[in-house]
Amino acid sequence: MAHSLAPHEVAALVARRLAERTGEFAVIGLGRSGVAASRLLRKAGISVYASDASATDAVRTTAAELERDGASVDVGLHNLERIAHAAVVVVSPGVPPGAPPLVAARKAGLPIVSEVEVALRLMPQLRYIATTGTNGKTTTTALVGHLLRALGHDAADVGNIGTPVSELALRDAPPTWAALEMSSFQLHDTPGVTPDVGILTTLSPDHLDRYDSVTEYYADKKLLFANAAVPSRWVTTADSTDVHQLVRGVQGNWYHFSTQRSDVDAWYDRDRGELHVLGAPLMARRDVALAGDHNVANVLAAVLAVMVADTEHRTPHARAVLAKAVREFRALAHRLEPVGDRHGVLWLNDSKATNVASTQVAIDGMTRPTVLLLGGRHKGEPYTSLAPSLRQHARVVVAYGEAGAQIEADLAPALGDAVPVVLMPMGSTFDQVVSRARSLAKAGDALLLSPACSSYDMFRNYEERGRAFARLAEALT
Ligand code: UMA
Repeated sequence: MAHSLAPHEVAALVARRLAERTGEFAVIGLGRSGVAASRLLRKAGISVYASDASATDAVRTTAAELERDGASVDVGLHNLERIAHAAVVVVSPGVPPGAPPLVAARKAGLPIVSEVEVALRLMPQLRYIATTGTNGKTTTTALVGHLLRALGHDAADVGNIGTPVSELALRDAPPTWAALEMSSFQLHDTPGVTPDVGILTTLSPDHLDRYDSVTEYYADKKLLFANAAVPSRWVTTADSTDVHQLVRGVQGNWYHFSTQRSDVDAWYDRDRGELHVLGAPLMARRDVALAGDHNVANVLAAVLAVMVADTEHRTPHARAVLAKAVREFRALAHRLEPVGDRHGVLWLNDSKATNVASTQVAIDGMTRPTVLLLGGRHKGEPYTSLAPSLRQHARVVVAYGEAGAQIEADLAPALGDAVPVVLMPMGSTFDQVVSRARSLAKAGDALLLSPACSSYDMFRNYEERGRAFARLAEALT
């Protein structure tokens, strides 16, 4: 039975079934991952049964395209009987483990893997730096890709950051390197992950709407190290006890970064305002165009990982190229992104902050009195830990969406009169929420969308929420 196998045994079994092209691969979910995996499997000459529980126009259009590629597709249902007879099940990260097709697959003892696993097996030459962690992983991944390209490599940014790895494998000439962002959901089903360098940025509670406990969530993060061996190279923060505990005893060469200590491989000399990597100064802090210590940590992690990935990345010339590339790197959309500055109010879009820890980082980085938009779909974490930072930096909190009442219940007693919590009535539109926040902001304030919740009560994803906020910033200013 596949589920009782060790990760490397599941990876080997799937590799064999891919090579032999026997049996049908069942692809569950037809979002970006499922579509790319289906197309890749068809290109490799493998039989595909793809299905999606929803029947939107987008899914129907996709289904028709896949059928033209020779896949068998169901829309609006999963044929559990057929799935139970598959050779391998390929699951999209957004499909929860308790979903009926996965229950059926586990019952039948089938190997269940992500599209990342399929793509990595079909691109054995690909060199990749894989990044995971609760926060910082997207910016670090984007930095890693940017640095690899600056060094002259053909490199792509893939994984949770947006482009499925399978899309690389579909190219006529796949790149030689990838900066791969891995979510905990993807790690759960990628048993063969063996990066050139693996980065773990931070750990804090998240996704408690999907995991029964923080321990279970951290266990998935730990799967980045599932195939650790003596020559493996790992880059982790030295500033987190949770990270330290999670990786204790894992084999490989360890490299650490820190914004608090100097006895590590990459560190921030706060007094001199310098970033140091592998025994020498790299660049001045003022030359990094990203706000907040968390971004200094992301830069240190990315540079360190790229430098240890290959000896050619550690020459004096390479160091100069890397420093120049960091200078040119700009903040990603939806991550403390300035989207408006009118009448003295700075509008900041931090829609990507979908958990409490991420919002905490944003609040701590605020240098202006802040009107904070907090809300969306609750993910299971209490908001109480935000109170001390809010007392320091916030003028008012606007609580909205499905989580609004919970946010008010958690924060209003802790904040008292110092920082009022304004609860928007259920059913308020996002426009009404933002208008109210704007009416509360004064010249000199920041108007910050850093919701600590997922967006799914009002939007399809955090990007759509961020774009709506940016549009309102334009319209209302
Ligand atoms: N579905 C079923 N049956 C079910 C449940 C869902 O068929 O029982 C279907 C849905 O109808 C939907 C599809 O499965 O059509 C789900 O697709 P998906 O949610 O996995 O979305 P993809 O488009 O494949 O995007 C995924 C990642 N999404 C998630 O992890 C939720 C994207 O990360 C990623 O960029 C993309 O693969 C490419 O690798 C997004 C994300 O929100 C950005 N990630 C989370 C985060 O960063 O916090 C983890």
